[in-house]
Amino acid sequence: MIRNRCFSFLSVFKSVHFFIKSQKSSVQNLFFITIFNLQFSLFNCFASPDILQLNTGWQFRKTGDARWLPATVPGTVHTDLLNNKIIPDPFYGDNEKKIQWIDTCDWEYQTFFDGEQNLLNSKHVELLFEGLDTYAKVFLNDSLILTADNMFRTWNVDVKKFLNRKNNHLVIYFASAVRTGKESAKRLPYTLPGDEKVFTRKAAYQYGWDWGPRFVTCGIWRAVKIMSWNELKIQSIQIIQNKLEDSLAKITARIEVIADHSNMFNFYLRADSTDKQVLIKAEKLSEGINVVEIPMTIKNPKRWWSHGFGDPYLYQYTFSVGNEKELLDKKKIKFGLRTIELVQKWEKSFYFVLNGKIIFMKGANYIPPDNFLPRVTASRYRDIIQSAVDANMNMLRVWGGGVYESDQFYDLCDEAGILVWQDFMFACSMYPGDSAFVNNVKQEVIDNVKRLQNHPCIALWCGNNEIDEGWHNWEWQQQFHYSEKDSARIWNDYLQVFHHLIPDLLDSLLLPPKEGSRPFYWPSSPSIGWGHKESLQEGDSHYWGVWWGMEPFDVYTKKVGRFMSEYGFQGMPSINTFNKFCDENELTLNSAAVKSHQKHPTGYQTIQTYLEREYKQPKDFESYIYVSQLLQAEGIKIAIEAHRRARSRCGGTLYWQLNDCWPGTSWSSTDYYGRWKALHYIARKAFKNVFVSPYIESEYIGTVICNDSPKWMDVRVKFKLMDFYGNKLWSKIIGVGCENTSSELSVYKDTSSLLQGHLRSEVFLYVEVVKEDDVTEITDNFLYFTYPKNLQLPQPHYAIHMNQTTVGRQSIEISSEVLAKNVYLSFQKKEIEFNDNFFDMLPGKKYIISITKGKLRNRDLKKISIKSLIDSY
Ligand code: BMA
Repeated sequence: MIRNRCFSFLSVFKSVHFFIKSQKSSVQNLFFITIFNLQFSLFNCFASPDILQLNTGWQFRKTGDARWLPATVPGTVHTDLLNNKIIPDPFYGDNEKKIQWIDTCDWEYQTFFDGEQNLLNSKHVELLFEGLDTYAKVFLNDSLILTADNMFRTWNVDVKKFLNRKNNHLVIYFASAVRTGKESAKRLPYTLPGDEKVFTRKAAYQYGWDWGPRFVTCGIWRAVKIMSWNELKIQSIQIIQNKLEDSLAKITARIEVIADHSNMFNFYLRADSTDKQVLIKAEKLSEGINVVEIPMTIKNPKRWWSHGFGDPYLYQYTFSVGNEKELLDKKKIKFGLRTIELVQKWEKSFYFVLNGKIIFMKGANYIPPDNFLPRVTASRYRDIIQSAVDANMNMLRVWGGGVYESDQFYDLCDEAGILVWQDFMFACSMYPGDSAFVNNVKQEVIDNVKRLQNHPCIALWCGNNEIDEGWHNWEWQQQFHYSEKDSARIWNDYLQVFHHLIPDLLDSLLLPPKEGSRPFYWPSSPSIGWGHKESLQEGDSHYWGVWWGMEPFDVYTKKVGRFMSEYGFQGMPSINTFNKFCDENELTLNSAAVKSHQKHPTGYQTIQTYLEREYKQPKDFESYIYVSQLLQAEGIKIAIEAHRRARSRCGGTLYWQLNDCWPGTSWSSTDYYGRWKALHYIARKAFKNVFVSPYIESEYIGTVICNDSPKWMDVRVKFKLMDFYGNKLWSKIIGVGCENTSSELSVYKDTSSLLQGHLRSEVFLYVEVVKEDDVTEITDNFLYFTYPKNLQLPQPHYAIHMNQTTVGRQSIEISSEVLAKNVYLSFQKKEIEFNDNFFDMLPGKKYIISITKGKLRNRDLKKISIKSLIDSY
């Protein structure tokens, strides 16, 4: 904790006053910063606000119980009950059912703390709640200091007058959100789709989703802090980008400060790692909230680029404010300079332009990584973002049924160059429109936009998930028997929030977008439901004809919209993940545990129907998992490739979904424990900057090459028709050059003239992209002429060695004399991960696979299990 210290007031005084006099216009201000660049590192006295984390000594109990039990803050009531061994692991077996009673009860949390001298002597003492889930009444020493009703807001209360020297008693009562929501629902003359949850500003997925269990939890889910200050505190800093050119950036730092009394204050800046603290402004502030704007210029600015295109450069500035004696507060911020535009001008296009370059978006939809978010560690967030980076993604969509993520999440995206499509937290339901609800939403938007405004990763603000689509296509009007009047009111309430309140707030907080200065606002994702042809002609598109509509995967090649923001197919998690929540005797599709970890009503049936179309019936449970993953991966590969081939009219592809909130069967490509399913490996390859896609359309074979990087590439594309034993039946090589585009290659052939009588079940087309030197491999792809179930696959025998040549990383070398389809390497006893998996192996080619997690000894080689498709039936 930083304490007030005595100060020594040095000779800066004169300079400061000189500066104050010269504060006439922003032009002078700029001049001052760039020319004089005066250095002030002279204060050795810093009276920053004291901030104390209130995270110890917490206890909790069910309202009505006598006994208090230890609690963790930040935390949730479910994890506290679990830690006290009152409930079993909510994720194990079908325990979910057994603990539904929790959300019908009210819960209480308490702690005691001493008012340290420094605290008591301060003029202002505030309690800051960064997240209360959700209906909370907060008492300090028996006085009600706060009534909270929104999980997404932060709450700041002045508590000076309630503080004691010793033993302050802080109690928080949480009322059941389910009961409170139901009571609100009763007050409406009609029923809103989404049940009681729509009345409560709380993460919607807690009420259960088609990939997640129902745990409507409560608790102090983000930090509680106590903060004291005397003269002034910095509330927030916004960096407004006025102009960004190669030689110069013009920005304005908009600093919101709260002053205890009217006085002259000095504003200082320390940029990046320099130890130069520069006086940048002096201003008379009045008592209360003040906004101080400081225009600045940055010469030869470095831009923030997305992953795969350039460096995500970040600036780090520390702003401080002081009076003539001492520094009073400081705040460090990171920001990036970039222009971001959503272009919809040209024939209803929908694509992003970053710093003047069209960037094709490759990525996935992101959901909360746990049902109990406070237990998500920093390293878990790091792993998730790293998995996006490793899979060559450049965008994630933070989906509207979860939460506005932690600062850490957005910091990691900034650092990794992962753009974020940010939904506001509304999904698949209609919401009330009374003034209390709308005001609550208004404050939620302000809190979160202010918190996230400086993150260069945010590319788009989106009002909600699938509400416009739901209202127009899901027959709610009939289902809930709305009168015309009710319908009009519900829709007007929708328009009020998503077409007026939120965009107006964004314009007032971030200013209207100008030359890509800030992210665009898009009211609802998707703009048009997938049943309408227009959904493929304009806006963004969620294509669910595959999976929900039971259409075959091939349909993906025909249903390419302007921006594919959702499409997906389920895959089961690995056996290691099943073992975490299932007894061994329950490892069957019919066991209660396995069934309860599938939240889609017809999930396993849908998988089985698709599986029968394309694969032979797997011989056992583990093989079923493996084939379900291949089915998912190969299906989504068809979609990604079709979207990338259509790059000239499609702006991006985000599959549903990147991650999981619990261990179960879902559309995710990485499971709850971060284990990669086949889809994640396949997506990594399909998202590579340089990528080649051979495809069959009406019995014609075409090939498209894509280069998403900013560099021109001269490459050679080698085609080989082969049988499964490695015999070359036809070949061709062509040279091509491209940069940040996709292009159709001139190798068009009809299937029968290519096959020349060879059976579709016995051959494949192998396409490889190599550098001009003819040897350096860039990427490759396999094209088969029939479903996997029809392939006459030979049984591979593998040669496997530890590879001694790779420095720093263990790797293995593996080969087979015949084609091995979807080779799956696993290791039962240890957690070993490989950098590639589920890949097809060419006959006779040596594959080097590195070990990315865990360590192998030579004798472990024998314990690596190697399976391929033929072993699954
Ligand atoms: C999408 C999402 C989710 C849902 C998923 C799978 O449309 O927006 O609501 O979980 O489909 O059904």
